[in-house]
Amino acid sequence: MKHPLVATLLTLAALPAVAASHSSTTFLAEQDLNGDGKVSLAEFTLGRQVEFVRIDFNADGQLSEAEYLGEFEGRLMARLSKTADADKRKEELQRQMRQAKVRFGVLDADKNGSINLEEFQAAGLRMFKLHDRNADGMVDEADIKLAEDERKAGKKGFVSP
Ligand SMILES: [Ca+2]
Ligand SMILES: [Ca+2]
Ligand SMILES: [Ca+2]
Repeated sequence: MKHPLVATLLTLAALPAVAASHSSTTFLAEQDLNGDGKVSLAEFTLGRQVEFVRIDFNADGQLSEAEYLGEFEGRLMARLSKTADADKRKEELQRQMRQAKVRFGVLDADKNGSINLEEFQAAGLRMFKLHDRNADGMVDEADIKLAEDERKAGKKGFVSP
């Protein structure tokens, strides 16, 4: 956990609004493409590639900040539409967009102003490794159980069950 990027991601994960996406249960539900209850690294990498292509609106093989933030904002607004209070909605939108901007900076490892597939996959691999607690190349119930055991033991980790 001494890697600076991991440290930054840890800081981001500590913020409550993004905690959900760092739950192994959510990870499993979202990334299990073939529905066998497990996410292999190959499956996850493929899913990330599909996501990359989807976000790369002008198909130039790079995610610009506008593409990255635009895609996130679209999803965020759909989610926030359930919030009735307009002020709260606006506040949450601004807060989460600020975080998304920080995430963009973290993903853009070589700081050239855009994210290429390699950078996108490198960040994905770091995330996969965090969820794959027993390091067997598969995220499944066993990893969620390990995360639950740690939580019961009072440990506060990056990944919640
Ligand atoms: Ca692009
Ligand atoms: Ca870059
Ligand atoms: Ca595992």
